[in-house]
This record gives sequence, structure tokens and C-alpha cells, in this order.
Amino acid sequence: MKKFFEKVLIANRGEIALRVHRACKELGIKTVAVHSSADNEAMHVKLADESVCIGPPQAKDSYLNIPSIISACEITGAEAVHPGYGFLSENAHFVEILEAHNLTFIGPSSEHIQIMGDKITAKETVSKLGIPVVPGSEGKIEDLNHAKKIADEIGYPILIKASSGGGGKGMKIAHAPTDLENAFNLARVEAKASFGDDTVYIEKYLNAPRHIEIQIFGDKHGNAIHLGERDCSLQRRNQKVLEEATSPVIDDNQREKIGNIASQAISKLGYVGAGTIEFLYQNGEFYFIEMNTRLQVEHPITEIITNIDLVKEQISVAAGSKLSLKQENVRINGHAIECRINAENPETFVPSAGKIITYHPASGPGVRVDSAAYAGYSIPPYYDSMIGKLIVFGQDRNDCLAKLDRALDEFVIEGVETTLPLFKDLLRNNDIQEGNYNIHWLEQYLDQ
Ligand code: MV4
Repeated sequence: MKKFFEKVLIANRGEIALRVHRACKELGIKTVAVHSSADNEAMHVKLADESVCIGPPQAKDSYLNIPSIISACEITGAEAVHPGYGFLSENAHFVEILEAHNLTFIGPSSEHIQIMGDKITAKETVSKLGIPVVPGSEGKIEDLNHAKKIADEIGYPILIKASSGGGGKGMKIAHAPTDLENAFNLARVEAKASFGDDTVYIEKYLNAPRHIEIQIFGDKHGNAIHLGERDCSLQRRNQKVLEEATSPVIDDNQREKIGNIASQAISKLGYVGAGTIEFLYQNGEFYFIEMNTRLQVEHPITEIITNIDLVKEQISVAAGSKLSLKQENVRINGHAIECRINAENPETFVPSAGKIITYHPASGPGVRVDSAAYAGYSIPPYYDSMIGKLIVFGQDRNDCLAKLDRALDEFVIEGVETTLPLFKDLLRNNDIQEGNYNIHWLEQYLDQ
């Protein structure tokens, strides 16, 4: 077994810090946990070989505190940093600082993070590489007259998006020319307030698409592969709730076609590490919206249907190894579904911080639970409310749904409210059973 690094620092918390720790241990790599003073009793700290407290509870003072994390690397002698998702995972400045300290970032180059972080540059870059994009302005909108011209060309409804945005912040729809001035001004004001940058662009508004993303991987030798798609259409307020792979609406031919377009683009770009190319999918067509330059929360469903450990692969390519397999050896098998279990009221989604009294995760055939929770653990109020992920896999979608139904009956969490009951409700719904949903489905269902 190849080690790749002697010691890796994990710059994250919760289930993803544990997930990275597990991959490191299996590779014979020592781990360093970092944590805030609110996370002294956290599972990722208990399991790591060493731990360093990097600051007070607020993320900006601890998990986002770059000097503290660099110091923790120097004190412990860690050679590489895995950022997980969120926090510093898509921070190009952090990557530059690591490089200046001779530390390896387990992820892409700062240049690629920067390109994809600017949504106009990202769209222009991938479009030139042959990826289909949503019709819209080429580059930024200069003023209202420019907006009018573009909107008339592509036809209403149109969407105004912030170039520094992503995740839906600062988006405004104009259904007709009379809406345009208001939408344009509002989008710019919101973009300025949220990101300190009022650069906006325009796209044709797709009214009822699915959100389908392709997992890609590149190495430092110019190789790239794709690992199929994930359907992440079931979401509420830009937070994914349930994801599945494969998508109920994509067949093998479509997967191969969009997958090859994606991996060829990634190879030409020289992109290194794990990445996700996000598309809207409507009327049989894919339209690029954004690229994420990190490991994603929902990566386990891809691991299951491909039988590839994405975190080990990240570590291996960061150390300079070639991708462990070629595209023709990537086989997609069965079906996987992930449910995000949050400490929230299942109807109002109000966060429910506090102490977990009972914790009995589901298990048995076809069940994986990625979580850092345990009985007696107190969920701190400072971070996101995800307690863990229930991941279920079956031979096909129906088998997977049956196993999910059974696993949800087994899972018991007491002491805090959780979103577990929501998934039981969803499974009883005919549209869910048939895979018949789009990005608006869940919000409409919850409004009834
Ligand atoms: C869109 C769209 C419709 N048409 N772009 C929202 C988050 C950001 N990543 C992109 N988003 C959207 N862009 C065009 N041209 C609809 C959305 C959208 C959405 C996309 C993916 C998943 C959930 C969503 C929820 C609402 C809106």
C-alpha cells in the first residue's frame, strides 16, 4: 500500500473530517485534527492521531483562520492539508499561502479555484472547452441598455446572476421587459452587499430544470475521467436535501456523452483533483451553470455506484500519482441515495441545537452512515446543522428505495429534532417513487 504522505492535517470538522481521517488511516497516513474551542469533545478530535485547538468557536476565528492552520501544520509537521468542503476548501488565497509554506493542498491549483469562483470567467472558460452553457450574455452586463439588448436577444424570462455569487445568492428573474430595470438594479445592489462586487450577467431562465452534476477527476499527468452523474434536484432554499445516483432520467448514452465532454474539458484545462460540473437539465439538454472545485457533501453516492474511494483518489493525485483507473475501467453499478439528516424541525427547518441523548444509526445490507455524532454529544450552535448522512444502495432504484424505507425505520436520534421524518414522508410520495421531480418540486410539496 502506498502512503503518499506521512502526515495530513484535516482543516475541517464533523462528518467530513472523519471521512478524510478514515481514508488517511487506510493509507497508513497519520492525521492531525484542528478544532475550535467549541469542538473539544468532537469525534474528529477524538479519532485523530494529534489535535490542535486553533481558536474560539466562531468559524472566522478558527476553521477559517489561515495563520492558525499554518501554525498547526508547522507544530505537528504535517506535509499536506485536506480542506473537506465549505470553510477554506475553495479559497484560492489559502492555497497560495500553503504553497508558500511548502505544504501540499489536497485539491486543485489556486488558479483553477479562482477561475471557477468567478462565475462569468468559469462559464467563458468551460464554454471554450466545449461544454454546453445556458444561453445568455457573453461576459458582464455594463448597464441597463446592455441588459435590455441581451434580454431581447435571448427572450424572456431571463435571470440576472452575480458573477461572485453561486448557490443562488443575488439572483433575480425578469419575466417581461417591464421587470427588467427593477431586477437589474436589485441584483446589482444585492451582489454588492453580499460579495462587495456588483458584476452581473444574464441567462435565459429555465423554468423547471433538474440539477444534475457530473463528478470529474484530473491528475498532474494530463489525465481526466468522469464518474457519472448525481441528481440533486430535491432541494430547499439552495440546500440539497436528498441526492441520488444515477439520475432517474439519464440513460447510459446520455451519461457517456456528457461525461466525455466533461472529462475532455477537464483534461484540456489541466485540472487536478476532484471536481463537480453542475448542469441544469431540461428537455433532454444539459446547460452548465457552475463548477465546484472541492469534494462535495454528496460524494458517497458516487463512491458506491463506482466502487471508488474519492478521498483516497484525491490524496493520491495530490501526491503526484496517476489516476488509479482509466475511463474504460470505470463501471457504474446499482443505485445510491443520500439523505441529509439535519438537526432541524422537519416542518419549519428551524435549527435544533442541543444534546443528543439517543443515537442509534441504521445499518445492515446496503446502508452507510457518515456522521460524527454519538450519544451524549452536544451539537454546538455555531456551525451548520447537518448531523450526518444516511446513504443507501441497492441493485436498482426500487431496491434502493426499499432499503431506504427500512433504514429510516431503524434510525433513532433523540434529544434534538431531526429531518428524519421528512424522508419517510417523501418515500410515500408517488412522484418520488417514480423519480418525477425538478428543482422546484420539494418547495412546492412543503408549501401544500
Ligand atoms: C438557474 C436557474 C434557472 N435558469 N439558471 C440556483 C443556484 C445557482 N447555483 C444556480 N441556480 C439556478 N440557476 C438559469 N439560467 C435556476 C436555478 C435554481 C436552482 C438550481 C439548482 C438547484 C436548485 C435551484 C433552486 C432554485 C433556482
